[in-house]
Amino acid sequence: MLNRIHSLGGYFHEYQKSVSDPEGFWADIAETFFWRKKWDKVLNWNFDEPKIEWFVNGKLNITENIFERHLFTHADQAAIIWESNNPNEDSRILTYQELYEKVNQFANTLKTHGVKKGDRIAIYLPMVPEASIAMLACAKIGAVHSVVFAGFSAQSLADRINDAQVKLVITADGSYRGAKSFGLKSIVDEAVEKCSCVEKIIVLKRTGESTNMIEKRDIWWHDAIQNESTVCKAELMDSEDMLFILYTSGSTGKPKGVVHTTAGYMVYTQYTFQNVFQYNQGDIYWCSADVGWVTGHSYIVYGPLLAGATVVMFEGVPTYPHTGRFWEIIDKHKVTHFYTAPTAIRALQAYGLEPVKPYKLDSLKVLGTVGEPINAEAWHWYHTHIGKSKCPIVDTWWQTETGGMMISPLAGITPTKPAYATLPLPGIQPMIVDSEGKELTGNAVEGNLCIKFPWPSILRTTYGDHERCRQTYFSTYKGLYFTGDGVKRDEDGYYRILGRVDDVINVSGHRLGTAEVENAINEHPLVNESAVVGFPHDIKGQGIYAFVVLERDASTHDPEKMRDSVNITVNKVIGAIARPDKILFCTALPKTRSGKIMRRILRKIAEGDVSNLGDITTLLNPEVVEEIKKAAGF
Ligand code: 7RM
Repeated sequence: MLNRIHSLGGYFHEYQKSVSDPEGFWADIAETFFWRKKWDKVLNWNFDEPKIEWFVNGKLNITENIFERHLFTHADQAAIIWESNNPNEDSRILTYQELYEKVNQFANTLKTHGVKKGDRIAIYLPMVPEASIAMLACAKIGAVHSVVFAGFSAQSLADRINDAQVKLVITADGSYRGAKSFGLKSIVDEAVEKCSCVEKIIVLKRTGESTNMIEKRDIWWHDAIQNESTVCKAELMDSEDMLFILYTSGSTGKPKGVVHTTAGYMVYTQYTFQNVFQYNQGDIYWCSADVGWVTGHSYIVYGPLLAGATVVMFEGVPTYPHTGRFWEIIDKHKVTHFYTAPTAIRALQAYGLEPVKPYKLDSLKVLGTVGEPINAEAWHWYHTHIGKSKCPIVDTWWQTETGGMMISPLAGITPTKPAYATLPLPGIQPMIVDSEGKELTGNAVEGNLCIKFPWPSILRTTYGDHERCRQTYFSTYKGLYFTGDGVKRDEDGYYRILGRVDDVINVSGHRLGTAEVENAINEHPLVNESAVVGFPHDIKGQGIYAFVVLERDASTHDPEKMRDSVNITVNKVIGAIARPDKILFCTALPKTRSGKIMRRILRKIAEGDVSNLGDITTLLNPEVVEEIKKAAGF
């Protein structure tokens, strides 16, 4: 296979080349793609504005690189094997030819409903093949998709729709998750009440629940595609034309719309998919993420389909109808490559080995993890009981902003070490700095993780607010992209990601800003103010700890009822993923004399480490620290 590294020596050789001649390195890889017009220049960049352009003036369409490029060789090969939430419902298999035709048909449908190149489309769907079809149909006609995880609330959805001025929303009547089903269209209806930009809503029938359709605005997917042709001409896109927007949480304010463009993202996701997973024709690859997150974009949809892989897509949850469901699916579809989050491993590990025993798991060749640091214990359990000690584990570190995997072993090639993401992929130049921005050279150092040179799928901007992009990622350390993560490098030059150093928490692999959760809690009419911090959680990695000050007249309310009511508010404002694990009511928050909340102290209390809270005498209100400690049980 083209562009494939086969040995550790090969990796070091390619890495060297990617650093000494990045443009030559990426040009060689890009040559193997299908271009309508080749680029004039490989790279233009500066990290000050920032401005980054890859494959300048190249013309292409990413979907032609998924379909036309491969149809000669594997039109009849399965592209997507879909597994329903309900184990008794038949799996669906879509070959590359079938997927191609469905994408074309839906692309034509979008055009019929007025979608043009550059228009933004929101996708709010469960994990069904139509999610991939909708994304690829957008890409085919040059529309920009903004996929919103279908667990987000109406308000979160409305914020994202308005920020990107979305013209059309694609959703389903409802969604199944385990034993429950819930309405999606009703959430979209509530959201678009606040969004005057939305003209049309296309609704996929999934659960069959009764759904209110508004004439002229709402159309059923199955009706809309009826008379559409399965032939569609791909829009000619510039390398730097926007491919998608994906909202992600940061340390301040509202989520940002991370923007990825066409050519660089295409080249990088395919290259990293092939090399990290060492995928071979005939292998069956399953990534258990949701398409609502970047992992779904890059490693359920674009990376594997560009590589011509067969992808398993699963609608349900790991514990329904039983806690062996993941392992059952692996045996059923003879999965060779399995990519999941540490939180899922820890959750399933907690059920013991009984649910694993009935399954052979002998098709597995490679295991992967992503989303958060994996603790050594979970790593060993995954390695021993799922991989039967014969499957390499690729612990892949990357971010929504990086578009693709950045630091990761190559399966079966890079010697692994539990809890280490190991070595940077070719093209990635990490740099560790101290808090002043001074580079920490040599091995065996610990500090903040930056990247000093662009790679093809680095974010280009944050939608509608370039200054915010500059501020967030390119201003902390001059001339560097700052990841927001702490990192340790060991004697062998291996990288271990330590977690966020900013006010972002990682709950079950989902990124949340503490400010975002606080804003949601503060929407409660009886809440005066709040402070949110993360704390270590056995299954979720981090849990959410909220310190809440109620309005004066609310202090007589029953605390249990108040907790429920605060939870409902958070559910409404963001969604269930942001619900605090612990809520502690207090009369005030510890503050500095200038009025800043002392999170350091709250973090220590949340972690249960109250022996040394540091100097609190300079606080405006040192007495509340005692009160909070007592309320927290110390
Ligand atoms: C892909 C994704 C990004 C943040 C990132 C890290 C953390 C991700 C790992 C990891 C340790 C890993 N995108 N993170 N992967 N930490 N080891 N292998 O998760 O934008 O949602 O989150 O996730 O803190 O900055 S994301």
